[in-house]
Amino acid sequence: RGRKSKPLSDSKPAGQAKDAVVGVIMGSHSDMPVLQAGINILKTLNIPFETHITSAHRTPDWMSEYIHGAMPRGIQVLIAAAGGAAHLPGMAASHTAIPVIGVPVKPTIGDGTDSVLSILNMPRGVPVATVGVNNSTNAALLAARIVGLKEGQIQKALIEYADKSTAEVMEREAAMNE
Ligand code: RP5
Repeated sequence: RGRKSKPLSDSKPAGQAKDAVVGVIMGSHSDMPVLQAGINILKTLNIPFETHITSAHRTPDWMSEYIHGAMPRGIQVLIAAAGGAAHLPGMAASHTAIPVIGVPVKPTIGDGTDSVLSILNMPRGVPVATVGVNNSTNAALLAARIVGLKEGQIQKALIEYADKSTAEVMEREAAMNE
């Protein structure tokens, strides 16, 4: 049930690096716009990543197959986005020993509290690191910090990114008081 099939023309992969160390997974293609900011960060920091739609509800067998295969293939961290009954990050964490960062996606109904609680309120023993609603930027930066522990170049890029954002704020501060 729900085996991976040929991609639709409107679901062109955002990144499928052969040497991917970060797996970006989502419950639906409709989550992709929320993930774009985080994907841009991964690209900026030169972190090889791959993207997949692995729905916990619509494609449970494919989700399980992908997550079980991720660590043996060299994926070090999973970023998992889902909205509403957001089970994907928790299911991912139950199928692997690598860190899972959950991105709660704001659903069409409500403010996203259901997504946050679905991802945050995990039973003891199955941890998921949870970022704010739609905050794929922080998910990518947290993934970079984890991967950067072993990869000096990534840690360096991350420090440069932080320095740049500090400089931007200080520039705005200076301009405000000119
Ligand atoms: C979740 O249901 C997805 O992660 C998405 O955020 C939400 C709605 O999915 P669609 O109905 O737009 O496919 O599984």
